[in-house]
Amino acid sequence: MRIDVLSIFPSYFDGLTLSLLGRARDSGILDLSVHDLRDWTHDRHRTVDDTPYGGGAGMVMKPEPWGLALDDLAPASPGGARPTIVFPSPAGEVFRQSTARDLATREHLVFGCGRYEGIDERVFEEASTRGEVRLISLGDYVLNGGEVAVMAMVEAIGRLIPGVVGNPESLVEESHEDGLLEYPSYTKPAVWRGREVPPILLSGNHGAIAAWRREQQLERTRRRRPDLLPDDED
Ligand code: JA5
Repeated sequence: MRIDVLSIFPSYFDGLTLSLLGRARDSGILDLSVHDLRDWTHDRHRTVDDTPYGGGAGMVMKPEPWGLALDDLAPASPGGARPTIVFPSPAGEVFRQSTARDLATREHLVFGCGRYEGIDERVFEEASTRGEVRLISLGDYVLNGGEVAVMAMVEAIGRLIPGVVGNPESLVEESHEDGLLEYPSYTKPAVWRGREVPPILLSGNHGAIAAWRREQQLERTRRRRPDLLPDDED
C-alpha cells in the first residue's frame, strides 16, 4: 500500500515511522511519504492561507498549493488508478474499525491535513476528479488541524495491512473487531497486592474460559458502551 500525507506540519508524523509502522515501511509492505504542502507554493513566504470571502474569523487554506500537490500525488489519469483521498473533518463520517478495514484494502491513500478554519471548498471538488474523496471525523470534538486525526487513522489502517502486525490472531481478539469491547487480561503473579486473578483463568478449562471471557465482553459493553449493542435505544 502507498500512503501520501499532505501537511504544513510534516514533522508531526515522525512518530509514525517508529516501531510497528516503521517495520512495515522497512519491509516494503507500506510506502509512506509525508509531504510539506508549502513545497507546492511559489511565493517568498510560502503562503498557504488567506482571508475568507464573505468575512468571518480566521484564515482559509488557499486552493492553489493543494491543486499542485494533487497534480503530483493524485494526477488525473484517464482509465488509470484512482487513489482514495481522505480529508479529516469534524463534519465528516465517523471513523470506525469498519472504516479502517475498508481503507486498508485500498492500493493508494492520500491524506490532506487542513489547518486554520479549513480548506477552500473547491479543493474537495477538484480532488473528486482524481479519486474517491472521503471526509472523515475521529469523533465529535474539535482539533486545531487534521494531523492528529490522520496519525490515528494511519495507525489504525496500517496495522491491518497483512504482515504489519506479526501475529494475525492478535488482530481478531480485540475491542471492536467483533462489535464488543475486549475481555480483561491478566498475567503473573497470580496474586498481586492481595488481588487475585479470576480463578477460572487458572483452571485449564478452555471452554469455560472462552464462555467467561464472552460474558465479560457483553457485561463491559452493556455498562460502558450500550450504543454498540443491537437493541440499544440511545
Ligand atoms: C479539525 C482545520 O476528528 C475530529 C477532527 C477535528 C478536526 C479534524 S478531524 N480536522 C480538522 C481540521 O481543522 O482540519
